[in-house]
Amino acid sequence: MARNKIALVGAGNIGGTLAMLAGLKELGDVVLFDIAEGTPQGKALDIAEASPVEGFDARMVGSNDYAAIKDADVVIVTAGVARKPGMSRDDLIGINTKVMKSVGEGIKNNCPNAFVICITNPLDVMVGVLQRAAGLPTNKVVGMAGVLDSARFRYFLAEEFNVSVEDVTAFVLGGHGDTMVPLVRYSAVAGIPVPDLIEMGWSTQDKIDQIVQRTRDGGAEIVGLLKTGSAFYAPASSAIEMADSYLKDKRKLLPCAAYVDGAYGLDGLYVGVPVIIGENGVEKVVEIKLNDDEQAMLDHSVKAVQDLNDVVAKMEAEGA
Ligand code: A3D
Repeated sequence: MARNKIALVGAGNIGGTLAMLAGLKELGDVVLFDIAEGTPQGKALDIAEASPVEGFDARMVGSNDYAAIKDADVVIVTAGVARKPGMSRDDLIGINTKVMKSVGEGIKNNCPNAFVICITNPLDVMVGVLQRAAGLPTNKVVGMAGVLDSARFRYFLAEEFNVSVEDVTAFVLGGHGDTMVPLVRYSAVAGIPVPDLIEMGWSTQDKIDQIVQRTRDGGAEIVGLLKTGSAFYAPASSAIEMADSYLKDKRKLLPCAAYVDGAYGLDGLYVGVPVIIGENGVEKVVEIKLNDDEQAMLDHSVKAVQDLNDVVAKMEAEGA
């Protein structure tokens, strides 16, 4: 049986980490693509040389030619620029919109049956640009942000409660930005909801509020520390979880930037919602019940995404 083929478009910090993780987990053969000459080839060879030590069998290929991603089963896109201190994700919109259009074209011409995961920021807007440029159905193009934001939330909660990270489940919805919506009510330790844990004296509302804010600022916290780029280990792990759910038809329920048309009262846009990922890509958008406060926060977040979509539409109308 042929191995799966995983194409990584963008061989920078996240792309390289994705390749290493895909190898370690034996998800399939890996192709790294980048416009920077030598970078994808160098990273592919370096990781291939780790394979005898780590004990994984996976072909690692680097290329500057889109033909190399031909017939890929999964494409994970990180091409573009990342933010530096002082920049918001939204500052990247002009350059990364152009990059998404060229990447979409490459996917359309070489692997139109792939499941595509976008990571490039500003995420919710870029995944829409990529889907339109690739011409793939919306269930086959999805953005990674919610798994990462939820992982940060879970990590901070596990630290606060002094329990295993494995016991903590949490949800972050909405756009991947300052308006994201960490849902305390749907977050739990081994099934015990966080509000109950507060009542049980395990934490205070004040501390949980601080954790919610730290989650919202999670990307900026890393950018501030690294100074030369943004987070890459946890973003790569998060996208690999999504790819794994697709390739193995695991039907995991994961918060992702998916195309929502109808659910949550939304009218056809990409934004972070819980979805089931299985062999058909996004198999279902899960509409959870929100209280008035949560709905107001989601509406605010959707508005921020819509505003950026309008910026892209204006750029496109002006022929940019
Ligand atoms: P970086 O290490 O700079 O890698 C980006 C790579 O893209 C570089 O190797 C570039 O050469 C390459 N590239 C640029 N233009 C093109 C093109 N037209 N075609 C192919 N490759 C190209 O960045 P990174 O890996 O740290 O981050 C990649 C993206 O992910 C950025 O836009 C980040 O903002 C974004 N990001 C998103 C999240 C989310 O949670 C959504 C988290 C962290 C980073």
